[in-house]
Amino acid sequence: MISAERIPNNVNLSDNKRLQRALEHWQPKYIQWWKDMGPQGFQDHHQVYVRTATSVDPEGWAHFEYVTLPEYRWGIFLAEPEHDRRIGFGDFFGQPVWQEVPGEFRNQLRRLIVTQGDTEPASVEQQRMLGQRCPSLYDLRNLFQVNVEEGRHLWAMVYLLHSYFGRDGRDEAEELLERQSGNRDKPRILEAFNEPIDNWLDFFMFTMFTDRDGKSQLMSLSESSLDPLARTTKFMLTEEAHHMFVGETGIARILELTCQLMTQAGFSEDVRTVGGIDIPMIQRHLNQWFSLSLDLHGSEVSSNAAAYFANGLKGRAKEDTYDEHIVKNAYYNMEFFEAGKAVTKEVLMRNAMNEVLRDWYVGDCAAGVVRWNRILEQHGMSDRLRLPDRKFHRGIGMYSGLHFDPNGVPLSTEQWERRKYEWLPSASDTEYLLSIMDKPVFEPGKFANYIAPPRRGINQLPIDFEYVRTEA
Ligand code: BYC
Ligand code: FE
Ligand code: FE
Repeated sequence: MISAERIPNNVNLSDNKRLQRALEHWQPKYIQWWKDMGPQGFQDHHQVYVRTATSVDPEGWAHFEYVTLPEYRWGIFLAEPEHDRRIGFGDFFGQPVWQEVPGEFRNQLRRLIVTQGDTEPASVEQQRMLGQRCPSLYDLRNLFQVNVEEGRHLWAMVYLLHSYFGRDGRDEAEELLERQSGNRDKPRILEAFNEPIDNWLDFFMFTMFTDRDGKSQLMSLSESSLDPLARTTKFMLTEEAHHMFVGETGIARILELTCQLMTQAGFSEDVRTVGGIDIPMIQRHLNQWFSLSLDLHGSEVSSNAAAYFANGLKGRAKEDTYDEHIVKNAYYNMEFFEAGKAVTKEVLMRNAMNEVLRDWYVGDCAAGVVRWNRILEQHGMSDRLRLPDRKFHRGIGMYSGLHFDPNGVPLSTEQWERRKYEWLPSASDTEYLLSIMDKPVFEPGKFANYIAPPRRGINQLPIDFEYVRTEA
């Protein structure tokens, strides 16, 4: 079962007896988890046209084939080593990077790797029912591509746990398959990964905003002084780009169709009478997933983040674009909210590292929203999408427990309770979305009524290619 052919890799798996033994125990459990908790109803009789990473060079990416999902070849890849790589930030700046885990940082590193690893299977669990409501075969295939790659990201973290953390690592690897998204007793670690994703508007917003947190966190981990962690996460980033493509173009295609329907129907709300998705509904889902993903960056002031930075474990996105990498006597001007008023105070920069990464993330999201708004503009619509204020709907950090509207205006609990469904998806939104997604669209080249076809197909194939086919 454990062979280099079944498990494409560039970590010398065939010579690594210790890793082989660890994987021999883990891999069957993974497959069982995938069958139980992965895409429901598409495990045995469907052939999916997916891309499999077979090496880290660009050609290794061009490998497309039809497979049944449990037969996907989940591989283990590290980006190419960098000659004489040095620690790029923190107290050990300039020293050679580590090829092994230093004892004193073992717990911190394990915690980072487990937290990262936990999100990957969580997202597969969250998305497991979506296939039954797919808007087209093209979208169904993209969903499964994202799912198998999140599965591979789990493998990436399990590789690190098995290789560098001994017994504890093997235990953690098993627990990654035992926690479950949304489970009351054994939930996933981070909150956004326990929220349901039961319709495709949520899915596209999730891949736009929550996978983008994947991008910002992986960028900061790819700066790590632990070289195997840096190289693993660097390769994961290449896959992340496709996930965000799925989210961004998914929403763009919904906007495109909504604009077409609005031109025919008149007002935004009226597009519902013809089965479309109105812009305020799109905005509410944007608000939901953007705010949940802001939470994923942790507290504004965090001694964990300061320790990660000091020890070189987790840096800033694009650390080499900063002038100064030790950041000992620098300060961040942070907005606090005290007695109903905003007050700016200086915080030691190292303690503000979560906020520094969040700043990068907000900028990256804002650029995406500008691209979406071009579609509205091109259709002559006056409506625009926008990111809510960062204080809006926060569950982690200093704004959690307080209430703000999307403009950042403070609200009483009573005002919030009365108005929150103006800004967040309500049960009736979900009911409507499920009603227009009640039947999957399996006919090649056909698309559900609420979404436009993509500009082009996958791997230069036509849009009406049979991206998922049923075995006879
Ligand atoms: N939910 O100092 P604080 C991805 C806890 S996404 C629940 O604020 P820290 C993907 C925290 O654990 C990227 N709890 O936090 C996307 C701590 O607990 P304790 C995933 C939370 O440690 C789509 C306490 O609050 N990668 O790859 O500075 C599909 C206070 O801690 C949350 C990573 O996250 C939350 N949102 O920052 C598939 C990278 N936030 O100690 C995949 C690794 C905080 O009091 N993780 N808490 O029990 C990290 O770097 C950090 O753990 C975090 C949190 C940035 C997440
Ligand atoms: Fe991932
Ligand atoms: Fe992802």
